[in-house]
Amino acid sequence: MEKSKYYIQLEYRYGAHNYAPLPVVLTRGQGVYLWDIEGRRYYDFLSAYSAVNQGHCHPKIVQALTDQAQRLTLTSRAFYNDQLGPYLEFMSRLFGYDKLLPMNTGAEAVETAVKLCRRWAYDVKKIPKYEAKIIFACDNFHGRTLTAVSASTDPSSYEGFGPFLPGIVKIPYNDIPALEEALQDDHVAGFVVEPIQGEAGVVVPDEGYLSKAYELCKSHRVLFIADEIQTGIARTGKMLCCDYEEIRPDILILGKALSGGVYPVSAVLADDEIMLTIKPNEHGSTFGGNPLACRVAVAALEVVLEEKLAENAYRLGKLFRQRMDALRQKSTLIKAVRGKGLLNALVINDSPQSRTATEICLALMDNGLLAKPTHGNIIRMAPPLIITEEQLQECCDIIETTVLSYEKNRDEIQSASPSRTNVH
Ligand code: IF1
Repeated sequence: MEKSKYYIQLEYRYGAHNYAPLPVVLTRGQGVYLWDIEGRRYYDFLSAYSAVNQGHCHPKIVQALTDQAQRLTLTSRAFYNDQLGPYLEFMSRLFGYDKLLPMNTGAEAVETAVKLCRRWAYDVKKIPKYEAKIIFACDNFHGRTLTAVSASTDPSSYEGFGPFLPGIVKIPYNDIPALEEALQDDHVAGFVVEPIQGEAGVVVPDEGYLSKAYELCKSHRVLFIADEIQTGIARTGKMLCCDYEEIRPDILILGKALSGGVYPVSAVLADDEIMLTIKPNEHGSTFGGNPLACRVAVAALEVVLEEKLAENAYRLGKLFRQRMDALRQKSTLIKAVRGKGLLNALVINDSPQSRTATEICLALMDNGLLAKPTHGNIIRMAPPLIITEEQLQECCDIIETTVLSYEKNRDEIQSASPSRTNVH
């Protein structure tokens, strides 16, 4: 504990205070497990916000990284390298797009998609110059850049960071009439949407929402832009979450698990009509498309395919929600269980201002499982997709025991001192 305190204080002393982590200091990861510096083992139920779908330190991905690291890591795009072309071809075939634009982080890829959409609006759709608008859904999360922050409706993301980017229209999520109305404006060029809203608390839209939204966009000649940074790469039980409704976004944004979490790799995919509107020197990145990233991304996707991670996430996701639904019957602490594949959330039966979800996460940590609350009363549950049925059952046991004993303790404290009642 003393040692953990040292590292926690070091971060606090010398790092910006833009995070408030759980008090656990990790030093090693393998597969579904993480170890702290005191040697305690945990199940990882965050997977670095779904970047580690393939599991920690996957041997095939680490091999690709170390092999390439000893050969060539970065040339910049001023020259060609022998990894980028093969990666682009692999991705283009796998996801069915003419072309890919490589970036590094998710936020940069969102930024790139917005730039592409605007350029397409002027060059192809012929919207009067600088009057293009892009629709976003309320409660979205697209990263921390000023574009993403300008599109956000969450004060903790945007407050104090204005002035904001113009040309953004915000409509409620999962609301087709609102989209239909917003599309009446013929200066609209694109609609950016997460197939499931992760940060909002794993909000799954109604069945048919995405395909209806896609059709509406088509009929108004508006680009349907899917942010699959969190939902993509098998997390929700299909390679892409959009696959559930058999739609192919005009612009597809990927990140996180594209590298299995070993290196920042993101990508924007589109067909020529859109992608070729940006010409040489009009957009780029020093690190985007570097040979190390390309080699790692190919290995990371091969793992997803070879180990059938989408199928595993689909099957085990059903099992997880069944177990959690059964727990919900037994415990008043759990208000709802929702999600798709292995992207799930438990909604805690308490206000977002309460500390209940945080306290449950701390108790889960003590019992060997790491998860993080979001929006106060929601606990995201997203293990690496390589998890086995046996391991998942064990995790469900941990969650069940923890929730039930937390509830029991709380009830005992409350009946012992009714004046301390601070729930409901
Ligand atoms: C943080 C949540 C997850 C994303 C979608 C773009 C990005 C993200 C759909 C930007 C990033 C992260 C970043 C992380 C917290 C986080 C998150 F808690 F906010 F909701 F994953 F669940 N589009 N999501 O989810 O990608 O630039 O970070 O690579 O601490 O900000 P990035």
